[in-house]
Amino acid sequence: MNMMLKDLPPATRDSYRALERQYGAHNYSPFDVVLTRGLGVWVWDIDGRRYLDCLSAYSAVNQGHCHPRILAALTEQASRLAITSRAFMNDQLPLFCKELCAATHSHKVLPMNSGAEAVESAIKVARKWGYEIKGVPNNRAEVIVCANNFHGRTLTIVGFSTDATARDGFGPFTPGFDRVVPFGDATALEAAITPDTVAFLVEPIQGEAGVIIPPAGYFKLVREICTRHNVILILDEIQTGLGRTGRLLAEEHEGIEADLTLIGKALSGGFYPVSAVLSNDEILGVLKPGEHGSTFGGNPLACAVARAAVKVLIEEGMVENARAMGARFLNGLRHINSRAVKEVRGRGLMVAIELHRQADGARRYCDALRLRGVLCKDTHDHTIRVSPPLVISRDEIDWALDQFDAVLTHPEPA
Ligand code: IF1
Repeated sequence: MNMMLKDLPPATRDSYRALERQYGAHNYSPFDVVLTRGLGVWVWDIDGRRYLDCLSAYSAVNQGHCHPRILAALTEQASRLAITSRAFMNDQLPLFCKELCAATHSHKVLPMNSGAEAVESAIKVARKWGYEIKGVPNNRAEVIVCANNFHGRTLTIVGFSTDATARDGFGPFTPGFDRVVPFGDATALEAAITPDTVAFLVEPIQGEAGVIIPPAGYFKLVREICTRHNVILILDEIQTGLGRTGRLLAEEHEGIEADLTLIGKALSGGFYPVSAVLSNDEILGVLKPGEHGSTFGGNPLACAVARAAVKVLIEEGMVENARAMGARFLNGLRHINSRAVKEVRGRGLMVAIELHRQADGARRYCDALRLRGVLCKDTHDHTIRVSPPLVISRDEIDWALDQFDAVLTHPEPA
């Protein structure tokens, strides 16, 4: 039905949908809900209905929606100084770098904005390190990636995606990413390394692929192989990092340390695009003044917000809560007796429910959950992603489990 704007009553779901369809690019297919407020694990739509947010803006609001302490830092800094460019120093960036290095046991930070920018920056740094330190011939650098990877939406990144939806129609692509290995297969990784390999870029857990957890010991082998072949291990923790898996960084589960670690999303508590490349002097030292940067990278507002976001994450025990509540959620979901469920996977509060093909797709279960006040997102047709803010309580977990039980055993027709 093509209602003209003048025919629509003000501020209804349909009027918002019509405006978005008329004036916005159609690069998403959102669920039928218009959100207007959020606090903690809860969000409210324009009709006053309350939902438990089990997507957390794809792990950008680990600290919960509109965390008061991060909001206070945002408003205080924004009222004083928002952005100055890196042509001048500011009183937030040095403290941001110091505090982030201390929290993550890193030695150097490159501040960026979006996650994809952090990924692109890491690739640039790895290539330059390859030419200047490893001695790879110029313009020959190779980066190995995994099948079913997701690292963002820029042309370089979608160029090495194995998802046709992400890459078809956007070529030609950046060269140097021809070697794609199965996630979890360390033997294949070693076989793919050549003298021109400068880095292996990989997620600790593949999020968009459906929360794919690698075999035990995989990353220990990866770490040893990368060290032995003098290949930079780049861990993309943009989704798994900052407490999502029950550790500050997911690499802690594996007992390893990456050479380059990428974080974003919850680095600002969902208030502002802030990302960072974490590393050491040798690798980030290849960047000389004027060789890399961005308008907003490391601006005072971004840094003030990120300092508060990391502070509350740690001080308010959110990482530990993710571990405890994640175990409760996983155990509860695994006890639901549903013919539709093929597997429940997860680590901390990064959880996925894979449905059997016969269940006719995850989207209708997400719609049924929405009607019961739980917001989730499907991925790759048959998997429901479940990632609530890390501040979720036992009672909220138990209430959510009741809704999942009802839907997974008796899904109302969507
Ligand atoms: C969308 C997916 C998640 C990421 C990892 C880098 C980035 C992302 C591991 C890039 C971003 C976002 C992108 C967003 C939806 C969401 C997503 F469904 F697309 F795949 F989380 F799984 N590395 N993921 O997950 O960070 O540039 O977006 O800040 O594109 O719709 P970004």
